[in-house]
Amino acid sequence: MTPEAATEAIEIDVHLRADGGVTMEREVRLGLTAKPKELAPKYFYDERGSRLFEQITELPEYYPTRAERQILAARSVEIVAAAGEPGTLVELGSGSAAKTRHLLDAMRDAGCLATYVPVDISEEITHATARSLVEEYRGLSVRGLVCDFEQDLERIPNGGDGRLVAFLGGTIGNLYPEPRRRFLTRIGALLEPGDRILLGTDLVKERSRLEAAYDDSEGVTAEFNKNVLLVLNRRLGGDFDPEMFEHVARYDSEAARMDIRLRSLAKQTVRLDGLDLTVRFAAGEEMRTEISSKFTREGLEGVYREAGLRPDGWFTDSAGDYALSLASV
Ligand code: AVJ
Repeated sequence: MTPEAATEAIEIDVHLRADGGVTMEREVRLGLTAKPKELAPKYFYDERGSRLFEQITELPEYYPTRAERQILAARSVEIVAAAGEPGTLVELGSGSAAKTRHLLDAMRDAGCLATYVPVDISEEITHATARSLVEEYRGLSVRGLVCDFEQDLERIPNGGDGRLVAFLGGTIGNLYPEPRRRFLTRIGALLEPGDRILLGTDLVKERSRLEAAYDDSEGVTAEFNKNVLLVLNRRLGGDFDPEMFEHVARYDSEAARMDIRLRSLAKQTVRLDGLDLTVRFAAGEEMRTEISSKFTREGLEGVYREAGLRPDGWFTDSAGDYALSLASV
């Protein structure tokens, strides 16, 4: 394709709100003054945090990324058939679209591939991904959306040629049940009859494997967890000393989720100038930084139904560790 034709095949809308970090300030203040203290996992992902997460995905103990890739590599043809051979693939949190190529390949081979809609918070990555994909897939049109998809879901375009809305990586596991139900309900509201959502979810398994996956022997996950403190230091003028906290990763079998926290190693006071806030930690006090929910097939089917969606496809890796599921309205 000539560069001119490639440019025409790409259209990317940017809807980033410049709120000057007011949302973060409000959320962090609420979290640090709550009992117990809590921070939202989205703050892990500055440049260093994203790099650390990439490293996590390559750890021997952290199986979800490999399991999801295995399913996509082995089952994309079936997934695309079960999804009714959609013309449009929408991907929430597309990033570099590394795993997405399996789905795009299957759509191309089925002869249905027309449009890819990457939805991501990073404008740079979305442009780069769009450029590579129009080179790799002849005739593909990319209609990207740069936004926080939790806020701007309703901007996702509809080509009327059948859509598969993929939300991969297991990120849905970060949501508590009520926000998760609201999120899935909003996705359902976007879908037309015949459209599908494709959701990646980690599955319930033995405590030992789950806890190892979130507390690896090299300590990468511990670094990733403590990185949120450095993000607060930089963005909110904090003076957290990450060495004064330890990483805690416990499986809560009752709630079926990993419960990830930072535990204060001593009685200490932390100052956040940007919030004009002083925060006291008792020795041993724990602050939650993330939940990562684990599902059973029955449990997830219930989650879909509560959001008004109908489960209609289930694909796991050979070990049964992870699932990609389809649902429709
Ligand atoms: C990116 C949210 C799917 O929950 O497994 C990995 C994040 N946290 N190790 C997960 C994570 C600690 C990950 N998700």
